[in-house]
Amino acid sequence: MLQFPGVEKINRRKLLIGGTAGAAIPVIHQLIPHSGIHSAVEGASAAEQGSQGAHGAAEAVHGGGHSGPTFAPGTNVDHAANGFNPTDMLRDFDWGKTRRLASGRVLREWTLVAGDREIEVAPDVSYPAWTYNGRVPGPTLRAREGELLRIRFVNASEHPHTIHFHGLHPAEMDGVPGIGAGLIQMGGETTYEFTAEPFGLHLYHCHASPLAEHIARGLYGAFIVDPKDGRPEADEMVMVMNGFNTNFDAEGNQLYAVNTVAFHYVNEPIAVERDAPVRIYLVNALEYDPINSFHIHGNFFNHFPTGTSLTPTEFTDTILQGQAQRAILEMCFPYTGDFMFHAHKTEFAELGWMGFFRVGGKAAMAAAPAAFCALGDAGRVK
Ligand SMILES: [Cu+2]
Repeated sequence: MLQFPGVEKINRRKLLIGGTAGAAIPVIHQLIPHSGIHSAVEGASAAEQGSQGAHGAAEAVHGGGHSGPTFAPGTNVDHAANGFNPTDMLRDFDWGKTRRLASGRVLREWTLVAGDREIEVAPDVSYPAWTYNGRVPGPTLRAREGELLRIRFVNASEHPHTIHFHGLHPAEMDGVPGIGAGLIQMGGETTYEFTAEPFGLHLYHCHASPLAEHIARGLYGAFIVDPKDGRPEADEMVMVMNGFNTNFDAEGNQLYAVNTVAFHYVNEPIAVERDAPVRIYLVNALEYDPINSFHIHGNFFNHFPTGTSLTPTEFTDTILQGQAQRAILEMCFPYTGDFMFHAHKTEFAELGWMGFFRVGGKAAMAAAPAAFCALGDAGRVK
């Protein structure tokens, strides 16, 4: 508990919500074990000189005049040391290895290894993560509806873990303590096997106790089951919204991100093409905060909650997600330029959950957008 003169109980949320942004600075300094976060977006701005978007980000982080968490100019995390780069993670789908069984059915197999690993979640801010296959989030597992899936799980971590998949499966494949293989101890392993169903966007995560910590440490990933006939072609990407309680206090997270690294997509905007269909697989893996959100600037998207229907429920620019909620978002960008996306739980945006799409392509529209890109769902391929 942080104590300030005249302040009985104080935490990050109260400070940020209470409009005392100036006072938030010393708190952030104390909560985050290193000072590298100070000028992150100033760094992005310096690196992206001439980009209106990056300057806009800097202003947003500064909250319109007062100071906020930023990073030193030019700094970024060491992606090589982390062993993963959120830019590459976006479009990295792990289809595993397949073979056809005598029955004609496809068997799809993966090996996931749990481990302990220090990762840099913002410049100079390291976090003792627990990982699947060395990364946070774990690999995006992707399969087709009806296939037989087999996931070999090896625990090379110093703590007992499991893998619990969302989806339909027998009780003994549920990856919870006390049922089936139960907890997998250090050096142990098991194999989970079930049918890929229903189609949609799901997730997997460790289910050992204390559950919130085992998830928050990094043991989660996206799990995509494609419909039998697939989805219309698009530039596809995975965004796992997460956060880090870097000092393990009772007050929750100090940093927020998409795919782990705070402000990563401010430093490295996501390149997409004008009028080209974009499909985002969005998963909320955030612990300790009950609500997360996604908002896009200068655009709207079709919202497919859980991805279990091919008909969108809404055409919007902002959605909310509770823990483990996920959705498929489909959109096209009608204009070139830099467009911000961020949590509209805006305190998260200023603590790392913010990025840009850099929309390239011809400035003048060459042709009418394809049906997929038509605004609203009227023209969507069904
Ligand atoms: Cu665990």
